[in-house]
Amino acid sequence: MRDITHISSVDEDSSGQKIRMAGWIQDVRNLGGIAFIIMREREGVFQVTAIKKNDPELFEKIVNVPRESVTTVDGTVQENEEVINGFELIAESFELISEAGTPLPLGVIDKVGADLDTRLNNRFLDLRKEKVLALFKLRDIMERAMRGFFTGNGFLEVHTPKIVAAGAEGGATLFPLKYFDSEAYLAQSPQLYKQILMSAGFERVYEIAPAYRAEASDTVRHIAEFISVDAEMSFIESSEDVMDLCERLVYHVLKAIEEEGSPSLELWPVDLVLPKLPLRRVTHEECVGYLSGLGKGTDPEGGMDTEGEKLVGKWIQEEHGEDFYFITEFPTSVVGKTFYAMRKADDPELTGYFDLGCRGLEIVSGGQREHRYDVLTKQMEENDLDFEEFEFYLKAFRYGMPPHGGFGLGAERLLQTVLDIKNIRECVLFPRDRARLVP
Ligand code: AMO
Repeated sequence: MRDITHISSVDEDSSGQKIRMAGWIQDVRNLGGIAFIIMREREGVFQVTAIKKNDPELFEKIVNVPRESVTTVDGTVQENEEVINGFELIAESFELISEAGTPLPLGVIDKVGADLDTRLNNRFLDLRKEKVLALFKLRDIMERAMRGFFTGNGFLEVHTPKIVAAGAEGGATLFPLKYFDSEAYLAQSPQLYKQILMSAGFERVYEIAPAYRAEASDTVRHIAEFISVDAEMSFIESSEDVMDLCERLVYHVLKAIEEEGSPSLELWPVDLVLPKLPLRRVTHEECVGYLSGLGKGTDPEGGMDTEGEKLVGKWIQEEHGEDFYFITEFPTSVVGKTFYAMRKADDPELTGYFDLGCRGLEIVSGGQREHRYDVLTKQMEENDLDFEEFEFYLKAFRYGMPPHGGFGLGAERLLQTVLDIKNIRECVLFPRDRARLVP
């Protein structure tokens, strides 16, 4: 490794010391006799100062390096309160390691924002922006907090196959794939496998992994590849146990972002209000009743459409000043394709299924599963599912399956809502959608 000093290692004791720093030349301000060069590295930006009379040749060279080129600079640290980080590096020599072409296809510090498509087409440059990097640092905090939460609650991290023979969330959004001599699919969810693991006695599992959906429509909340945060646990009494776990997870993540998010959060100034637990529970029936009163937001199956979900989020915010809430007791007719959902013993028209919403965006869905073989197969029959295709799953229910439940949380959706981002694609390094397969 080259001996390189990062910003955080420079302090009062560094003053007068000779060090080498490395990074991308972000901007050059040439005042004639002195030039201020703003360089960027993974911890942020720092200033290199070149003084013409010290070394006219070096001065000429460094001020003419194209922006975004990679260089190392050797120099002496000088304290300067006026400068970002409180120090500048007085350049003594530098090496141009990789010269950037001109013009840049996307400006890294331009004040005028490029449209999202141009940004995503040139993502390697877009990701050089401080604010964009900050988002991925916050995402890292979020995912680490999730792992910490699950481990702390006795969950085992697992990895289930992403090349599968059967879908769990309905055929319409399956991506088919040629698999040697047969047809396979990309997994829409680890659903069937996390349930099989309950029969194996793992009792509490979680997975943070990609899930794939061939979504028909192009929206700001759907992508074809997202990170699904899945949990499943056994010996629950009802969906309430699952909601309890889910809200504690979300709270834990928000707290971690609040506590560890600085300085990235300074670039994402959001109103992070920790919700009070337990979160508000509103039944699906109450939501549909409210929307019917407005005369909009419902769909012909008795569910809510996207506008309805947004209106419910607004309603809860206006009535109670709360961002997060559960929509509970989804009707059997609405969960429909979710053949594995347990129906209420006293009212088979209802399930214990829930969604966790935040300001009108669905972040999580989950609930108690049907673990009784005869009831499960009956529900599969109603959904016209091919038993043979699901035999690998059904088998696990014939030899001892505890009551269980769990949820799936969209990682990008949670980040999107916490940072108040309009388009979910911003939360993914290299997003996939109907129109985008590269970069
Ligand atoms: P569901 O299909 O509701 O449930 O998905 C769970 C969560 O995943 C996120 N999500 C998406 N995020 C971005 N783009 C998409 N195309 C997309 N599709 C889904 C959402 C959603 O709430 N097996 C069940 C979960 C369970 O019951 O355990 C399932 O997959 O945030």
